[in-house]
Amino acid sequence: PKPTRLEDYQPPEFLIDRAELRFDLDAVETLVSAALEIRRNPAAKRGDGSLRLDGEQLELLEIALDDRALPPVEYVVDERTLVVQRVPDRFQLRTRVRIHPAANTALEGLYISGDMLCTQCEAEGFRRMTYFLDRPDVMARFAVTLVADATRYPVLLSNGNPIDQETLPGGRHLARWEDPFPKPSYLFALVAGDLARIEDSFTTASGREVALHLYMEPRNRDKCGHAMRSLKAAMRWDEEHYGREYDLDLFMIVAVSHFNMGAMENKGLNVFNAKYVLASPETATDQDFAGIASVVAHEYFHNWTGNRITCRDWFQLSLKEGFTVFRDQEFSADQGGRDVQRIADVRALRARQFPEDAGPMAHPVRPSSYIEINNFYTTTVYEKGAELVRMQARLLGPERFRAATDLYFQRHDGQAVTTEDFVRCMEDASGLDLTQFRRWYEQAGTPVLECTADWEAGQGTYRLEVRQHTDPTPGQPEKSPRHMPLALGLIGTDGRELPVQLAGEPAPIGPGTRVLELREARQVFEFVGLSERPVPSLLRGFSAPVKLRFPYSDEELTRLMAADPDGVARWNAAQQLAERVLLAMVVTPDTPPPQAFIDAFAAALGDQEADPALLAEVLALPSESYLGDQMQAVDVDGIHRAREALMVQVATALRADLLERYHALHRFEPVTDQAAASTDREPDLSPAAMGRRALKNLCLGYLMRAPDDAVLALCQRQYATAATMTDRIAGLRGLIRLRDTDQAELAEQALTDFYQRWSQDALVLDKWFAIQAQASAPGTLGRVKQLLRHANFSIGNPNRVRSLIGAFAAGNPVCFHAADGGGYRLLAEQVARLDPLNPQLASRLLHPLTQWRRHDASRQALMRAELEGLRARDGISPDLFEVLGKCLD
Ligand code: B3K
Ligand code: ZN
Repeated sequence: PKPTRLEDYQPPEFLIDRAELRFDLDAVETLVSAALEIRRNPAAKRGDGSLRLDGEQLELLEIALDDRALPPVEYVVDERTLVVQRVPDRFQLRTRVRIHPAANTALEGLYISGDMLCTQCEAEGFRRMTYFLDRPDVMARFAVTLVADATRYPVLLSNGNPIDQETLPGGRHLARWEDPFPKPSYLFALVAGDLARIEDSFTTASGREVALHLYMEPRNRDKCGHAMRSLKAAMRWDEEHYGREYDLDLFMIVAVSHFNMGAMENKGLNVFNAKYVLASPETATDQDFAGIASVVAHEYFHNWTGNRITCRDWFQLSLKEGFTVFRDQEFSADQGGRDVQRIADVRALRARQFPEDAGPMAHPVRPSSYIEINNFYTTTVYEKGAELVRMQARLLGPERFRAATDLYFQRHDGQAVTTEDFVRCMEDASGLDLTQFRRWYEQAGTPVLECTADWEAGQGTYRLEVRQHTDPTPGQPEKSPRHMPLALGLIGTDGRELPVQLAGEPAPIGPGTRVLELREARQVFEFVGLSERPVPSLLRGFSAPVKLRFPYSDEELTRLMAADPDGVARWNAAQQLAERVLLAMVVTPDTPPPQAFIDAFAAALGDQEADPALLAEVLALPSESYLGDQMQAVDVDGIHRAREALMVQVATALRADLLERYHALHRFEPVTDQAAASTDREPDLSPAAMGRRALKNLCLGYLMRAPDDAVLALCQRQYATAATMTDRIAGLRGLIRLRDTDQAELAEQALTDFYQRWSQDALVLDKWFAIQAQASAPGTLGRVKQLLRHANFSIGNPNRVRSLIGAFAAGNPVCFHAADGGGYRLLAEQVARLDPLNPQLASRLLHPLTQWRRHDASRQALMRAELEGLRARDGISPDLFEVLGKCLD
């Protein structure tokens, strides 16, 4: 397979103004007829006069140009294209092809999910349904006719507006849809099935009524309320914050059980992984509820950032994804709590994007070459892309940023554009010069800010020196300094904020956060008028996606952890302190944690003023993989041992405090009578209640590290009487720690109970698989192998694959990295098995192995051997080929 390069971009030679499609739907064999109105693109260079359409796995049955059937000498078909020789400047092309949805295991194009038929076109799935110019800068008006068996597929959906329905002879029926908005083919969708529907409506700011339809398998109809409420909240939010109204009279969401990713923003017809739609307090955790709100909002926001304004080519993917992630993060911050949302975003960025940026798969937010575009739906394009928008928003300030997005929507509506067009709007609306800022889109790698400070007591002057550098990444040995906002505050001994006044400036109105701008490799800031040596609170709100180093003393970190008014900085101080303690314990096992750490922990645990949700973040230890990222070579076992040991020590030292806080928080929960399975009250799903449960279950997690009979009983009781899945799964997570101990039967009982309760609910069963795959108990690898043979395991269902294989490989470092290589072998075998079926998923699952260079020599050899083994296989997919090439060469 050959790479596609950004520098080779050429505008399309032909445009398609209108596409009339007819699908004669059937799971085994579907016929697709297309009538395309095509014309030469006046803005493009004239080629050899022939038309090249994309098409894969299509069986061409008929082809006609302006109603003249084409003889075989006038066109050429191969595996990937249909070339029609010498076409006029404007013409109609009609084709008819045969496709096989039931045989489509890649879940790209038209495929079956359970009993329904559905599509996934982004990025290049449309070409698996008909011959087309399958690229985002070709935008056509679509008119679609769907014909299917009326009993099996009573519901027939496509983009835009329903035009017409007819009953046909032979038990079939037909539906016509028209989308008035021109769109690229990747936004096309159709769904056919026996689906239930819940309805609501939304009145836009300008007073238009929009019908909202949510479709699902009938047994799930009572689990869609939260998704619907989230949708309406997102619609209002987009009007209020960006002035964006919805533009059709109907907005539809369909929940499907077989889906490669989270969801898809097809125009007017979003198709969702059921995981991001279905929820009830008994079946979904608080995290699931938050995930649903954010994905529903994300896909809805794409209607403007993605659909109305789309990408010129796939290198521009972050234009829509980075901006839309930024928008959904801000939405979630407004719904649930700003600090906690930001902390979750930063945690995710550090857990996934920083390692990507530091490894063989590193690429810029706007990549310059790819073999398989599906490999570039990455955390760099998405989450780092969102950070780039966030930094621009911060540099502009709220008013100018709003003016800039207004300009963007006005200037580019209906167009397929680039990240450059986006940045230009930021500049044009603000007058700022973002020339240097553009490097963020082009340079891969995470910048490191090395900060030092000195204090001149006599003058009350505090000098902060900031140096930035970025390590080389594949293909980019040299990096230039970047332009970024650095938000900071200064904290005094009593924990209060001090004024932040730069030399030569008038005294500020009051203390608080200041945003400084970095541009140079080295910069010095001089703060004056200070009565004492401050502790700098740096990178508040995580104002730039960088690694910041400052030589804090433990005492200074403790002060920030207790008092920083910026929640993100407070959390970050706690993380740094814990990281320090833990890394010391890795080097010297059996060192007790410093008393100062236990005291700081106890103080935070007892803080009755702070938001419990924030405390739950502050008191959670850094993850094993994050700790690994901080080491030269990851000491998988040492880290696991140290982290567990510290949790035991905290649990032992602070048993009473943990229990007290646990009980105080648990009192809020409704109680379920186990026998009657009835609850005295409805569970509370407010952000405050979710925060209380988070802190409570954090306490339980610590307590279960050193469980005596009382703690065990408490955990069992929580498991058995929980009114929410959040509490039940937290109980189960505690009990499963007993596996492979002499109290193992408590774990087994709970797991069996859980299975029996939920074996009919696929999404809950995914949790049952995942929680076992993530257990650090020594027998886990063997159990994962058994679970692969479990009647409820299915290699054809991506959610199930992720919940077992993905959860094990990406979420269980100590077992996955078992010294004998058994974990690596398991992953490689499953990737090999999956690749011919679903290459996109296979290539994603492989990722933990791509980080092989981070490990000790013996693990490196084992990991490499598995990767080489995969590469030596015949007929691996381009997806896998690209990832293997990058991490092995
Ligand atoms: N745009 C889709 C992702 C498509 C992935 C294709 N491999 C979902 C989203 O980002 O909203
Ligand atoms: Zn998206």
